[in-house]
Amino acid sequence: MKLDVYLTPDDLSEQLRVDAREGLTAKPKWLPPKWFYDAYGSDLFERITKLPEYYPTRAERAVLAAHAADIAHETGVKTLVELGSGSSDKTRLLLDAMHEEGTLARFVPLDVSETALRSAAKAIDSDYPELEVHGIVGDFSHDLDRIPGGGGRMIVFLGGTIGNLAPAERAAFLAEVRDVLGEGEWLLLGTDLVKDPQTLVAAYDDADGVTAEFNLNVLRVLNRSLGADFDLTAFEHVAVWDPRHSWIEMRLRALRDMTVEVPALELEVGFRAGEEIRTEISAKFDRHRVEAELAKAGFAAEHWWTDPQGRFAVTLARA
Ligand code: AVJ
Repeated sequence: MKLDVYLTPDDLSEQLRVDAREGLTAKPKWLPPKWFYDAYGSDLFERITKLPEYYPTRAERAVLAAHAADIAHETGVKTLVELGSGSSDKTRLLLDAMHEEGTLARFVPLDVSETALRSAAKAIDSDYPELEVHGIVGDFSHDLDRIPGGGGRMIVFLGGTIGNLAPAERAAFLAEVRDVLGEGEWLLLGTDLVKDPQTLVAAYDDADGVTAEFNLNVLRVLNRSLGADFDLTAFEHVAVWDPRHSWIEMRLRALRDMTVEVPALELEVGFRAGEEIRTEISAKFDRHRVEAELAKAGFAAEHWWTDPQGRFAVTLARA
């Protein structure tokens, strides 16, 4: 297994400093969702994917189970590039189908976490001995150009994570993905779909409070990495559906006036009671929007598949 590292722990801590300074001094305050995923946050997300209220993972897996063979057969790809560590069983559904098809030679997972990549790549290396595994430690918004070339590639971006990007960022990202790909190569894109607000909000505000803990965890990351003194009991989890933007918004609301010290940034951050930090958007799509955004980036949407209840979609698009 080959591993290229384009993102070191020092790079990550510098990015966190920059993001924290920008977001905590902005009006309104915000933080990028990438900082949720320290070891504890990643465990919490794994737990979220199994919650009864959080349907996206199950729904997407149902689509892939039903259509992985079609995808493998129609595309005949030689290289599967996954934006994300490839640790999920959804990846296995694709690898198995492409292995069955007999065309797949190489798997290229790209993720910010070297540890997640190493453990996933090792497992895949041993389960698919003849498959070349080439991990890339990088950020999908900066390091797409590090993806190895050669035709017959498919970039896979699952989970609905593209919904974390606001429209302008999504347009730029999809254009970059298109730039990396050659004529006739493929993008497989998972997108969560618009549905009744109660179902959407419940998926981001589960009864057991796992999502609340996941959301609060970003303050733990700031405390640990920047020496901040956020009092987690002084914030509450908020998940709201924003119909205008067609996205779920997660926020942390201050329960009282307070001042938080962030010594690593030599910053004092004031909060008024009720003030909120926006910690994530998760955009929800319909077929028209997905196909329009793909077309704008230079892709032709060839297939639109959803789970039986039509909750989540996987689109196969051709560059
Ligand atoms: C991993 C970004 C797809 O937006 O649904 C889950 C993250 N946030 N619960 C999502 C998440 C709250 C998830 N993605």
